[in-house]
Amino acid sequence: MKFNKQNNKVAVVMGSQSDFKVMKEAVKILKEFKIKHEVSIVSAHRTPKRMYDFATSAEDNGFAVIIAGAGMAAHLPGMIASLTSLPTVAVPCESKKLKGLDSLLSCHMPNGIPLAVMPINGAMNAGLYAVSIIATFDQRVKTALNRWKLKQTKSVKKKPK
Ligand code: RP5
Repeated sequence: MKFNKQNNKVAVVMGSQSDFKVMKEAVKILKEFKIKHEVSIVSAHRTPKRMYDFATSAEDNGFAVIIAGAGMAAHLPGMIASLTSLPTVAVPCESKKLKGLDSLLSCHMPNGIPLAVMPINGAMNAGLYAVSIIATFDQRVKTALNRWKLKQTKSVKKKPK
């Protein structure tokens, strides 16, 4: 474990190519805030060794936050959270048969394994959550996030059209 350098990258991982249509919203946010990030497919069930290697080396690889999206039996976010002490953010991806309820409930972790769980398909919020973690030690990102939130607030009209 390296303690001499502040990790500043965000990892965006997902269980399948089919999750990318959801997870690209997190990537979009990270790009907007000019945050270094890496995107990859890591499946808890189909590529368990890849998942283990990714999670156990994430800190040494310079990541500060991990965003993990998966659908159905969505064990990827929780398993990653169990393998690293980096803050891990879950995106339960919508499934065809159960509309993502299965994915959401699969992220319901037992005591001792903290996992920040976003709404079903909440990849945009996952991106913003990662940005807010980076903002705790990066003033540029903090300023940009505060500006982004102010812009959002100002965009809400008082009356509907
Ligand atoms: C999960 O199974 C993935 O995260 C995905 O949401 C779901 C379906 O995967 P594919 O069959 O589309 O690859 O592991």
